[in-house]
Amino acid sequence: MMSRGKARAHANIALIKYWGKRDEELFLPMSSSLSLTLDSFYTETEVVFDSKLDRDYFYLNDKLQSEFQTKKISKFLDLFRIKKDIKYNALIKSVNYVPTAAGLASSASGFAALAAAANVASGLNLGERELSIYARQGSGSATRSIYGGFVEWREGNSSENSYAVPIDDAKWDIGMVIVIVRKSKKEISSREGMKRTVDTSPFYNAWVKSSKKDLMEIKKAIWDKDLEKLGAIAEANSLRMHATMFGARPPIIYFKPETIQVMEIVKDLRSDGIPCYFTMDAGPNVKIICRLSQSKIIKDRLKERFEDEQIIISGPGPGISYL
Ligand code: 2P0
Repeated sequence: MMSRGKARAHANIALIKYWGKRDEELFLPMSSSLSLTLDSFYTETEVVFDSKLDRDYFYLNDKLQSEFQTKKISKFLDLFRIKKDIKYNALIKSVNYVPTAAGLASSASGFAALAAAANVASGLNLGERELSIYARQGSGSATRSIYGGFVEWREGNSSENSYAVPIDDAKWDIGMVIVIVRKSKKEISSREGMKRTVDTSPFYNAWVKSSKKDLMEIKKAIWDKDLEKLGAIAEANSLRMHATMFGARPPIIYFKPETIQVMEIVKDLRSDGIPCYFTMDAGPNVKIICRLSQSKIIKDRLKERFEDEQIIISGPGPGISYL
């Protein structure tokens, strides 16, 4: 007995950040978030449930993964196995498509592609909203990678109503320039970082409150196609998220000297009349929101300080596709 499914999912970058869980088992967030799905980064994953397998086997970029890595995948596939009463083990083959050696391993595209592949292999055949609920239980940010363009993850208050909703297809002049300042693995995982922030930062509640306001305002900016407003909100939201981390004990600082240098270059570009805005996640790399038509000018400016392969341009990307 054998059944298979294969899918592709693209990475996303949050403009209104997800940082903190109200339920760690179910991956329910403390606040809603909003992202842009990217064209240049994606994951393709195949899942085969096979009665002949003695355990789950997980290959990432053609390399068999450790028991520890496989366990996270197995636990996630159990959601599908339990639902459809599937008793078989699985062969999982996943490939991350990332330009150059960017080191942007993405749990968002990873779990979204895995959820979509398992959706077909299990015969569960969920629609996209249901699928975003499943993807969420692998990694929070994966909730948003089910859809393309601008996507909101509505926090909800139970597993059934915490899901993603497409906001705008982003088929206008918008893009991102991603600056890879360090390739090394981050020192503190997002999961650990957000827990420590929620538990110890006195700024945390203020962040949640201001993020709710940011979300309402950025949706309006998106619908108005107002890049200046959208960018200003996203930049401030990212800095406020990092401010909560500075307030944690022990503090969490993801910035490196080059992170600040990129922030300075972005501000200089703005004084030169080029609207562009930075946002940073749980790491030192910087993502710059801009008009796609001006991304080359921005890249050229960054090349005065960084190598060509450290700077990646991406347009908006699509939602999941079945292969
Ligand atoms: C985001 N990040 O909204 C935020 C901003 C990082 C900073 O989602 O624990 O890998 O698997 O739910 O999704 C990264 O956290 O964390 C993240 P889990 P995830 O994109």
